Amino acid sequence: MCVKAAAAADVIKDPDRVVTPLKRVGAPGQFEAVSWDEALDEIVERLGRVRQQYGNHAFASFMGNPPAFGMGVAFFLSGFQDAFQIKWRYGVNADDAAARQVANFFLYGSPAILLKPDLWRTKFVLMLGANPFVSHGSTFSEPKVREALHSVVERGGRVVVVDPRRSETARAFEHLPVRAGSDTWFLIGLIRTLQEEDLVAREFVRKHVSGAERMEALLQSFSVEECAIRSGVDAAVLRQLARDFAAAESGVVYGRTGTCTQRFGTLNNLLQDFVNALTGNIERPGGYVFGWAAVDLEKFAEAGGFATYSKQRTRVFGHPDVFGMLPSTSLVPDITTEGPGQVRALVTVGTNAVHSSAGGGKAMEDALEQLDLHFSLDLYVNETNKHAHFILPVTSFYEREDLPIAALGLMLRPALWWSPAVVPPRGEVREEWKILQEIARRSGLGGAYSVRALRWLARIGLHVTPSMIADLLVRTGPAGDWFGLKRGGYSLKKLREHHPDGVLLKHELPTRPLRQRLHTPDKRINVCPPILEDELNRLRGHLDDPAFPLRLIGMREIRSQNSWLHNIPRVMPSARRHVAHLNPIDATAHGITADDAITITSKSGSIRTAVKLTADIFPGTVALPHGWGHSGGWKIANRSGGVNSNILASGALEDIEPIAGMSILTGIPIRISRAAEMTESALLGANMPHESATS
Ligand SMILES: Nc1nc2c(c(=O)[nH]1)N[C@H]1C(S)=C(S)[C@@H](COP(=O)(O)OP(=O)(O)OC[C@H]3O[C@@H](n4cnc5c(=O)[nH]c(N)nc54)[C@H](O)[C@@H]3O)O[C@H]1N2
Ligand SMILES: Nc1nc2c(c(=O)[nH]1)N[C@H]1C(S)=C(S)[C@@H](COP(=O)(O)OP(=O)(O)OC[C@H]3O[C@@H](n4cnc5c(=O)[nH]c(N)nc54)[C@H](O)[C@@H]3O)O[C@H]1N2
Ligand SMILES: [Mo]
Repeated sequence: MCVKAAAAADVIKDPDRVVTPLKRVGAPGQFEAVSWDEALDEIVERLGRVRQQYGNHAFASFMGNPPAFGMGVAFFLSGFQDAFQIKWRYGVNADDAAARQVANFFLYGSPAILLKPDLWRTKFVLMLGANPFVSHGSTFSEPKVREALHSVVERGGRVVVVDPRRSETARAFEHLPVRAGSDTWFLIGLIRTLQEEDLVAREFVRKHVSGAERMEALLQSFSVEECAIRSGVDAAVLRQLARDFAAAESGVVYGRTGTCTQRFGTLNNLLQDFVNALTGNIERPGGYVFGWAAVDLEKFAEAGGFATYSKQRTRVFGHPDVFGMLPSTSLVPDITTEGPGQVRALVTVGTNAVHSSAGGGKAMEDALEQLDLHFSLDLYVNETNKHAHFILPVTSFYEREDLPIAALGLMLRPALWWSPAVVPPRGEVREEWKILQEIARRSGLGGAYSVRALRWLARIGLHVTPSMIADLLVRTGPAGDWFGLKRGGYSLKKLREHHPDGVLLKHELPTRPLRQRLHTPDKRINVCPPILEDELNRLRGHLDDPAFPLRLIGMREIRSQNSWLHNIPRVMPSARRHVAHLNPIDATAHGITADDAITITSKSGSIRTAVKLTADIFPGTVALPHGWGHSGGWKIANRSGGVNSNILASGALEDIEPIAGMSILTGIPIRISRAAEMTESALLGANMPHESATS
């Protein structure tokens, strides 16, 4: 069992959890408990005033990561947004997967298509910017992810992990260090080798790929030697890797947050899949496959209207929405820049954007303070919603029933299960969908539904609930009972009564003829989207700033979940220290020893932290976990010290990836120095209270 799942049980009883509605009564973080009626009445009244005075577009929403995994928000937030005609729908997608989804839109015709690495059958995994031994996967889901990866080697295959840090996954397999933020060059080097040495699967490309010749022509001017220098990977190693990958019976290039959150995140994702496509590894066993799920998420996203790219652009920066979400980096300018559509009221649902986003930190805190109304649905007072006017407490995962809608579509071994609420809700917490529903109702909109007929029905007390929608999706899905038409099919009732532990539906992912999978007009994989040429030119034109010679990367920890779960003793050892990982070579060059604190400076800010010297990190790179440096309503988290690493991530327009609006969270140009004062008290004064100061 994952240590975080066990820790999550402790969230229920956490004394610092918010269990009654809170109303802000003073400085940020100063709240008093109020009744639901008082909170909701005042929210509705103030929201009404904002909308009346400035128009519907003055009310925006912001969704974080955890709620995306519960069906309540997945089914009801868009209804809420539609009922209130919310135009600005921000989220953390562009801090995570938006680059992947935009690449999918270009390559396969829809951002809702998400391919999975067929780990249980493949003979070669080339992994970049992912660390599944810690993260446990991400855009694919496999409870036994370690076993799945080990099985590749047991079959005589290879797992090569491209990472500036010798990560937990890299340690278990072949590690290929790369210069942070340079995967674009590395990938071009691979593709150039495939082309130069005629290693391309010609037959597959002829049948299933469009734009290959033009793409090849665009890449022609890049030499493998140049790619080697820029990526820090030896040219001979690069070439041999391309040969080996092409020669493998099957193989898959899989990249994740480490390649998405770079300066060329969308381009990286395109290039990764060019390698997959040029070697004939799309939708074949052991390759990069479309998969199968009991609930067809592609159809669900399309029907729900969030299989979108660039349907909306943000007001000030002009960045696109992806999968129905606008980039988090636009929130600050959209609040602080006057003019039509200026954001004046905001609902945040399960996010800690001040710590998660580039351009978060102080700039976002100041912007949030300018809002006429901000209410938040969350389990805690965090560093973001401590600036809200109201916090509305929600149920945790064990206090609500759920169909794990987001995970179903990602499974390498498709399963289906229904999880009931296992404990009654604590205090006065409520389910998110009911809160959204009630705000819409009290605002005279009927309910949080996109469809007008449902809002009308809600007015007379007839409500569609999340479990009704879930049941419908299951029953009409590929494993459904079709209301009795399909024998052996499933419904929620059947799952509840006969399969309380869930059912494993398939042992492996079925493949289908590729043409049936693609949503592109010509039913081919498009490897030459219109943005390719511009992005390659941008890559060529991008120069490193000599003032910032090193590069910062992040580091997920097994006992942490982004910026939270830091208040749970089970995963929060009191001896935890927040440290930057630094190669001894760089330390020596800067006169830094293991006992020193260092200052890390980027274009956007400066932080001070303790260090750990380790040869596991590629010289020139510094790794620092994100999501720390707490000052919310969680006492253990606040005491744990550390610093918000995203102060170093710039939210300036020129530092946001333009195609998907991605925050650049890795490969950030930095410089380091020994901190001027390294006494314990100086450290305490900076950002590291109590025991987490220098060793
Ligand atoms: N324990 C734990 N598990 C989690 C989470 C958590 O916070 N804690 N978060 C969950 C979430 S929200 C997500 S999205 C997933 C993410 O899942 P993953 O992407 O698999 O997880 P990360 O650990 O972020 O892996 C990123 C890897 O990229 C490397 N990297 C950084 N910069 C570069 C670069 O420039 N090039 C290359 N090639 N590699 C680079 C890092 O060293 C790291 O090993 O994890 C999920 N699982
Ligand atoms: N430097 C750097 N920055 C990163 C990343 C990185 O790798 N490096 N990773 C990025 C990624 S992949 C992600 S996904 C984002 C995450 O960004 P966010 O979603 O903004 O951050 P979280 O830390 O997940 O904050 C989640 C909040 O949700 C609350 N919460 C938990 N469960 C629930 C629930 O069921 N309902 C509601 N309403 N609230 C709940 C928690 O109490 C917490 O306050 O961070 C991004 N930021
Ligand atoms: Mo994420």
